Amino acid sequence: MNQSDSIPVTAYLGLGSNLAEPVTQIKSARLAIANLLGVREISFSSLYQSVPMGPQDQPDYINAVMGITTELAPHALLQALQAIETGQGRIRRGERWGARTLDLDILIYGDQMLDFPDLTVPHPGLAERAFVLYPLSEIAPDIIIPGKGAISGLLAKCPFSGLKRLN
Ligand code: A4P
Ligand code: MG
Repeated sequence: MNQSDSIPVTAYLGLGSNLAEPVTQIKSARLAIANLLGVREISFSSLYQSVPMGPQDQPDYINAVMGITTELAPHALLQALQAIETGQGRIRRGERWGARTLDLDILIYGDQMLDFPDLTVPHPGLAERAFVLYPLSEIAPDIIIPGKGAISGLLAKCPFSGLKRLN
């Protein structure tokens, strides 16, 4: 099947940065994603400043969530996102949850639930992370997250703490 035969899938991506002008990193990443072949932007949340989850000796993050439709299969999308991370100076030092110029996660890919060694969808941390749930709820307030239920139920259990919505 070639790309033009595929039916676009709605997906949601998490964007995060806490190094080298994070707001600029997020804006550049948004453009790079929207320009990918086989991807169309449908929505973009506000930017949020968030305290780091994980090691605390790192700067606050800027987070946002982007809605797209895509003809790329999940692994092709992951590969394209990792190329954008690398292009924006992401260096993988091996420290889990360490500081980074850019982190792009596939949060949701249609109604699919995937469990590969290198790709878990919906993203495993999604349900507990305020910096994901609040921006996602801005652009998809009625979404049902595969395997996890309605976003309203998840939000009710996730305080808006350590989070600041930026203008
Ligand atoms: N991978 C598996 N599933 C996915 C998916 N759905 N989307 C694999 C993207 N990647 C996925 O990721 C490690 C591997 O996860 C990838 O090679 C991919 O094959 P990584 O980006 O190299 O490393 P990481 O991001 O440090 O690890 P991890 O466990 O994915 O961390 P998270 O969950 O991305 O969290 N605090 C705040 N306030 N805001 C943040 O955005 N982000 C993190 C990273 C930590 N603390 C944060 C934030
Ligand atoms: Mg990641």
